Amino acid sequence: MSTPIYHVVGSYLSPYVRKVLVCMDLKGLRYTIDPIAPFLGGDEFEQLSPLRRIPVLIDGPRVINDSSVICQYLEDRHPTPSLYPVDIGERAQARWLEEYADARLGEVIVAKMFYQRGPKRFLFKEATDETAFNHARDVELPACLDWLEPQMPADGFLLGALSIADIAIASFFRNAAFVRFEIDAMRWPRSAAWLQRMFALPAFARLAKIEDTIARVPLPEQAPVLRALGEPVSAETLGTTMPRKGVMRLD
Ligand SMILES: N[C@@H](CCC(=O)N[C@@H](CS)C(=O)NCC(=O)O)C(=O)O
Repeated sequence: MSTPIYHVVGSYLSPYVRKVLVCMDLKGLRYTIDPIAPFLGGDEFEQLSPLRRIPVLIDGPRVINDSSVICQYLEDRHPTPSLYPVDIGERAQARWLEEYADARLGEVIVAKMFYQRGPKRFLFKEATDETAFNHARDVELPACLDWLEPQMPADGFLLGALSIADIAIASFFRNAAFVRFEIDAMRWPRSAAWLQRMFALPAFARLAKIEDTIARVPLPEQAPVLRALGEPVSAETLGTTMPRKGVMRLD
């Protein structure tokens, strides 16, 4: 049976998309990608993604929303290598850490930091909320790290083998790096060392080169740059040039 080719909708700069792409890489899955920012999705995008969010996975006639649902779907369809612990209790813990990343790190790193300094400023031409940004950087993200640090392993991964928990949390700290937040190794030594190990994995390192290249390229010019880098960018796009705010509003 030949490996199916999936289609992913969503920008390489999104931590939720990164989670999916890392899982696909680790499972050896092929895909094409329409690397749009959610805010530039047109009406057809909204039909596929009613919350106007990325990523969306398209598998033939099936449309799957939400990075956690997508990663679980890929795991169910391609169980080897498994990215979820075998033990039921550890599997629940992995899913909780994934949810913590998606919800809390998403709120702090994406909504209050990355969105404020990126799309809000450059796409919507609105001022960054510097108070929210500084509070997220100086108070909220340190509190997240205070919670994560005691759970971090001295070596290896969070729950023994590499799992969705590691992939999800590390995906968000890439976006923290985009807005120049580095984990202080004096204050959170295990977290800092774990993140270095995560970023050294080929699946993260390969994407990092692409992310670093497109991070400063205006959104409409990213597709040709990605194609030149050899990325499997689809000919068709759901993107437009007219920015629109999401359904679940970011401030
Ligand atoms: N729970 C969703 C969250 C996805 C999400 O919030 N993606 C961001 C991109 S980083 C987005 O599309 N934001 C647009 C918006 O919320 O309006 C998932 O895990 O896929």
